[in-house]
Amino acid sequence: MKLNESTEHYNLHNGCLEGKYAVFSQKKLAQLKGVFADEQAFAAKDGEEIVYEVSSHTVVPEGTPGGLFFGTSCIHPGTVGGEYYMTKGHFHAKRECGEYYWGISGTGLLLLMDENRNCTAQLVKKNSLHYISGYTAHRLVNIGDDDLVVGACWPSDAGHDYGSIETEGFPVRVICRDGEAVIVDDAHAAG
Ligand code: PAN
Ligand code: ZN
Repeated sequence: MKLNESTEHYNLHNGCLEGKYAVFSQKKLAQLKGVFADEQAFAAKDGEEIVYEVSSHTVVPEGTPGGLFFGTSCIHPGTVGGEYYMTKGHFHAKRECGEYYWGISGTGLLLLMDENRNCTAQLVKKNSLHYISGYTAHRLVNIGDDDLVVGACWPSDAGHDYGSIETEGFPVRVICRDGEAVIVDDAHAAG
């Protein structure tokens, strides 16, 4: 049997993916309108700034039952009106699908929210492991001064449902107060 070298590569230390199945995407600030509480501060910033980048390893087409996707998210450091840069956050379209996240570098929070809007947070850092149950929305927040790099593995038929997060957000926000990350109730989510 002939041994073939894999065309696919994953760098455990920085999360970099390379290979014919690696797909890259970037999220600019302008694409995150409505995500941050302070609309004035948002408007004053450069919409072209890249807030986060996602590398995904997608061997099978999206929606394939039984397959897996693997990826790395890199959330850059920064704030909008004191609120830390974060991902949009989503439920999986197929609600029962779970996901693994693991910290590669940097410091962050993983916000988890169930369908009744009960929210918990986990500290994400190098080597931390996070099992995200089904029926749970998830969002990454970079609370450090460096890039937050996080690995992920999820079912290829999970899909992404951004709808309810876009309209209702999460019930909490993560803000920088005196240099420290603080989780506060989102005033808009009250009631
Ligand atoms: C991750 C996320 C990634 C970007 O790969 O898709 O961190 O976050 P948003 O999708 O919320 O913009 C994942 O959870 N996949 O299922
Ligand atoms: Zn997900």
